[in-house]
Amino acid sequence: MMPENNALLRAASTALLVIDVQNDFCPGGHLAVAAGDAVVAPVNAMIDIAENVVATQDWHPRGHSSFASSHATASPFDTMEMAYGAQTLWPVHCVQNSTGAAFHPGLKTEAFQMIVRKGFRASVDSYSAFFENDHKTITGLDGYLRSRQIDRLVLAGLATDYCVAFSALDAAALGYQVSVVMPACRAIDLHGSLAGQISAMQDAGIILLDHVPT
Ligand code: VGL
Ligand code: ZN
Repeated sequence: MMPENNALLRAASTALLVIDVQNDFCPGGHLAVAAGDAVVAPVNAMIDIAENVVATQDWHPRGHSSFASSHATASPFDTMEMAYGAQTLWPVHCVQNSTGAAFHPGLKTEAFQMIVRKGFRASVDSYSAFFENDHKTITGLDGYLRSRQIDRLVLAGLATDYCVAFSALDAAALGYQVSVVMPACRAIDLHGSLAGQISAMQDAGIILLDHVPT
């Protein structure tokens, strides 16, 4: 049976998956998401009651192929064809060991049981917590969750239409029951990406919660 909503985060078979709540995605950061820091309070409230908490951390080497500055003549937010398909180019962000790559200082990181770093290979970006953008290379998170018998995921963080949505869609395809806590997410919203990803998540059977589970 599905746990009641108020038991969702307390269940041993559920993990809260905190996506990329890092300084560079917050106001003042290199790829700031509007009001990105507004997710910290609701994420912390969920951390307080969650049995299992896993986080992702965008973690790029200098000169990463997803940075516009790594390519002659490219500008941030352009699209470039890579070996694995179309890739949006971004401002330099979340460089390994930089302040921008650190978690937001207000986040209750002590509760993180596992931190999945992604985007550390120079030639391939990774939005999803499960697969890199080639849709083939795994991060290992699926194996970790399966071996802990976790089959239900509650996602929150940054950005709704990129790393949160890609993670949620991969999780649903892998067979997890997935909820996304919309008030604990903020979007980049490039060329209608937010509306597109909301429909894609709904079509995949992902539950989009309009409240923070308590
Ligand atoms: C993200 C763009 C580039 C995200 C990460 O966390 O949504 N977006 N890298
Ligand atoms: Zn990135």
